[in-house]
Amino acid sequence: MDYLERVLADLKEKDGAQPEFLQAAEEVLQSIRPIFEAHPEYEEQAVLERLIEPERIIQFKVPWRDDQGKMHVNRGWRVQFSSVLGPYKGGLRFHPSVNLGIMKFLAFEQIFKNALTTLPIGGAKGGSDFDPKGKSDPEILRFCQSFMLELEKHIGPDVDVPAGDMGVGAREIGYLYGQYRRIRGASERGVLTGKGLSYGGSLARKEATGYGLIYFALEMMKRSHLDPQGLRAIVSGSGNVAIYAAEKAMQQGMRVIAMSDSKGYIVDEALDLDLIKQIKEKERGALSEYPARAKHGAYYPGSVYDADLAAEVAFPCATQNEIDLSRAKKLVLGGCRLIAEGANMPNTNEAIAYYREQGVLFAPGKASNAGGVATSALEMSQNSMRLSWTFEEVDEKLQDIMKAIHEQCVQAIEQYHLDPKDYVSAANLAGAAKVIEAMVAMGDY
Ligand code: NDP
Ligand code: 2IT
Repeated sequence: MDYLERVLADLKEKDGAQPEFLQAAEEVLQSIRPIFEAHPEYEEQAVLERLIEPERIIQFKVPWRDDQGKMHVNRGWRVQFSSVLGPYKGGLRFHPSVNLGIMKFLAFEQIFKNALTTLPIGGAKGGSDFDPKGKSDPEILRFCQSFMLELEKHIGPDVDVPAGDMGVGAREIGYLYGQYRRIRGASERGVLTGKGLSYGGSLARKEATGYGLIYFALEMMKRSHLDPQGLRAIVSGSGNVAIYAAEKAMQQGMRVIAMSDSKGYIVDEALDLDLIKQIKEKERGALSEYPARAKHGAYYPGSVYDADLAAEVAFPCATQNEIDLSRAKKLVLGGCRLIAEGANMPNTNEAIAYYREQGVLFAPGKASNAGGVATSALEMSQNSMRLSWTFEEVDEKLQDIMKAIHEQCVQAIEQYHLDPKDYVSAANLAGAAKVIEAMVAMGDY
């Protein structure tokens, strides 16, 4: 057993009950082997062990009352994984599936993603097993206030800067910031990102993850001489990332033919994205309502990846492990040539290995969905400078950042003599090299 295998075996023993974290750690560690081969001294310095151990995990109780006055208790977490490159940075997820293993996988991915943005931010993630579905506004408000009553002790504009993720959008960020503001009695706008425009938010943050995903995919297409015009696209999810990925894909001439939510999916050759925004963003409803209201298209229960659809590109933008090997095979059978992740880890490692075997272009989320957190960092910059850039200015910076991330991947492919389509190893190597260099330079970090 070599150093890397030993560290992975140890991790399996310690964190065997956290399958998503093991999956993420395995994917990163397997692909950064060349760094350790070039630096045998890293074993002595326990660099891998330091990389996979969170600096701090905070778990707390979140008691809140529903509209009937009944008390509920949820669990809250903040995993402050790495502050090597800057203040901890990463979203908050409110979803009943949330547990410590999921928080750790997300925080771990965030370290390398944030490194790729080239902006000075460390990696973190937080959230709760609270289910926002079907809750009234006052219930959401009370939950957010209780959550922040504890989280406030651990964050700050130069310490840890949370943002949104699944189940946490502008409404929740507003309630969280309001509570932080009241407790601290100081403005400190840079403590959260994804804020509303009236109290320190950045234009284009809402669109940034989805738009950035498409900007990254366009760079991949350019490099592979694939014309986006007329390509049929599947976008899974219909939340923040999915909606703006679909919008930008359509603006760039792709034809989005299917979208989904947690209950089912719609297939429509004449997709009405405004109606999807109305149903999902404004009404917080279900996609099953779509065909009757659009008067075209069809709705099916289940996963969009179990359907036999013909599409050349897929943008998975819902949640982790949406696509396993059998679904990956279906995508390839349907003619899929490019898959770029908007969600975090929506493909299993087996699915990714299959794409590699089949020569399918594949972008891992830590590269292709980094536009969201990058624009969060731009929001932090604007807050520090006490000014606001225009939508066009932010969008232009976002495009430059996504191009730069793509370029870092291409450079890593050349530097490490990788398979020209191996964006997975490239992103892991480029991101990890930066974190490791800083970690070693700072001594016993
Ligand atoms: P949202 O909560 O806005 O949307 C999530 C979407 O996924 C909803 O349409 C939801 O359906 C659907 N969904 C949830 N669970 C499942 C499931 N088990 N199967 C199928 N669909 C499901 O979240 P975001 O758009 O913000 O996040 C989506 C993904 O993107 C996550 O992986 C997140 O970590 C990642 N991400 C988010 C960023 C951001 O800036 N927001 C940045 C980078 C990555 P329903 O409406 O029925 O609940
Ligand atoms: O997964 C992610 O990158 C996010 N949810 C965005 C994090 C952020 O701090 O904007």
